[in-house]
Amino acid sequence: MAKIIGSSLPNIPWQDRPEGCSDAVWRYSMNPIVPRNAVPCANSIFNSAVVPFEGEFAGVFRVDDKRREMRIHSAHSKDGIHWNIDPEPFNLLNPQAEEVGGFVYGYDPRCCKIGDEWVVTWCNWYHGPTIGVATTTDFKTYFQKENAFLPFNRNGVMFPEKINGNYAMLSRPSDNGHTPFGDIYYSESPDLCYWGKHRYVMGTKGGWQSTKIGAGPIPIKTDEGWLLFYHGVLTSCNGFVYSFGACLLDLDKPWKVIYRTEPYLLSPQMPYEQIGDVPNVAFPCAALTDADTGRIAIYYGGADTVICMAFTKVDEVVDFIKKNSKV
Ligand code: BMA
Repeated sequence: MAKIIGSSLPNIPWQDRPEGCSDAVWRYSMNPIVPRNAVPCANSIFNSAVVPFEGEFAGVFRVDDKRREMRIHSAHSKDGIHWNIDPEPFNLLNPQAEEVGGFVYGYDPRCCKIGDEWVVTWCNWYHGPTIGVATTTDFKTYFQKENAFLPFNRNGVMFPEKINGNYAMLSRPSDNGHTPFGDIYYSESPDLCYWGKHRYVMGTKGGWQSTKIGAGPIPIKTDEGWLLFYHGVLTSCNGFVYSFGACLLDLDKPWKVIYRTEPYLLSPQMPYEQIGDVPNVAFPCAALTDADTGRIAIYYGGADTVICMAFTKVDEVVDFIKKNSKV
């Protein structure tokens, strides 16, 4: 019976597994929770990150605006389901802005509490996509740091605590376009500025994860290892299909994969995952957890258009990963 090592969150948004469903991960019946037009400027709102904040919830949301520019907006919620999204993009302060060419685009944010602050990472333009990093304590002002890596890179996902005394991040080196490859790597930093000690974590496998993979929500600490949900991409005759599965990584050496799902946990099968600006995408970027009960609420983008939720329990999902593993 796997257990979450972490804080309790009695007000975690939650819905029990529907009757007759035997899947390890099940969808929220009221999906999508955020429609594409929740703020006036938005073309679409998806692939977004949420965290517990001051007894309620806060988030950094991907908003593609009606110019089709990719921006990140702050958001707040009382219950984790109904969200007030700031109509303006987030206030990103960057002392190096002139030197690094200013803000061009930002997308697919992740948000990780470490100590008393939150570290936001996102896919940031610097002569191509790479990993932007900023810290915030109030979800109003964000202090940008140096980009973590050289281009090209995406899906930068922090660990929620230091590992071997260093900050740690997963990432997925890529190319400048719709990358037809991609493995997950691990890196460490003493100061959130200089990154090194790069390690290979895992690469593509068959079927749903055969083209590329990328880390999803912040890894969840359990007594059986880091529980990482990750997306996997299959190339069909009609284009990419984004599903997600999960793996368990060694607690002390997270580049070591202990178990990994051979089947997916969730693939785009509902209309809000199959129909939108990019069809057939289920792209997880965040998870809330309640250590007391093992409940996990996953936030994922549907069809690059809307935000959706799915649920699981740590003991059940870890059991599924172990029983259906191929490392
Ligand atoms: C990836 C990213 C994601 C997106 C996905 C499917 O490369 O751009 O934001 O959800 O493609 O279009």
